[in-house]
Amino acid sequence: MRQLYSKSWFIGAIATGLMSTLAASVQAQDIFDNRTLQFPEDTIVEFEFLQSHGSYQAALGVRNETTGEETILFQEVKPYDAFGTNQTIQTSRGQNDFGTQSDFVGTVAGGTVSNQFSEFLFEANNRYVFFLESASPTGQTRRRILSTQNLAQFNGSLNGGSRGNVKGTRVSWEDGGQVEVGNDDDFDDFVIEAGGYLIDMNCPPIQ
Ligand SMILES: [Ca+2]
Ligand SMILES: [Ca+2]
Ligand SMILES: [Ca+2]
Repeated sequence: MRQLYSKSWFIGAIATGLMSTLAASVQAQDIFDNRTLQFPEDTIVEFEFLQSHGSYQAALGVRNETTGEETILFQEVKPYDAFGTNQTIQTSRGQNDFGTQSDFVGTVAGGTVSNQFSEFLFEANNRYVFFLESASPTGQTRRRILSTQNLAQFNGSLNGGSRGNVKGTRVSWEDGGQVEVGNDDDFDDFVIEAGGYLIDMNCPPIQ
């Protein structure tokens, strides 16, 4: 038994159109939120990195609380796009800068994160949490935030398709801020999306 929450509208639309009755019968947990996650069957979720807005170098991953195993989904390979350049960084404390170039933006195009997509297999009946690790450019200060703390905001559902500019579930993180600045509640420090379309992989092959 296995299912997939895909980022792909194309695959999702075909699966939803042809197999909606079958898909409904194996509906799993289709919500990510601040609780520990658990699926009743093996479930692959596709993730997309959107943007980060934090001066620290961050990594986002999944921790299997049942086995202790940790897997990184997205890793910043430098702290932010303009790191090492002389560019002036615009910042506005406490403002959500998602979608802008302000506040230490990190993107795939700018070379901060190398992979735009990632996928992860949640094994049936194992418990999971997401974590965000961030380190200051010198490596001296390190932080670790869990999705079970109220420092990750969840918007949408894994099979919710596209609503406005959100596809699937958007997860927006507050990383706790620099030591000297602190938590600024801008929730733009690391932003990803998960799923979008449910594909039931238990369907019989199309005739
Ligand atoms: Ca920020
Ligand atoms: Ca960063
Ligand atoms: Ca912040």
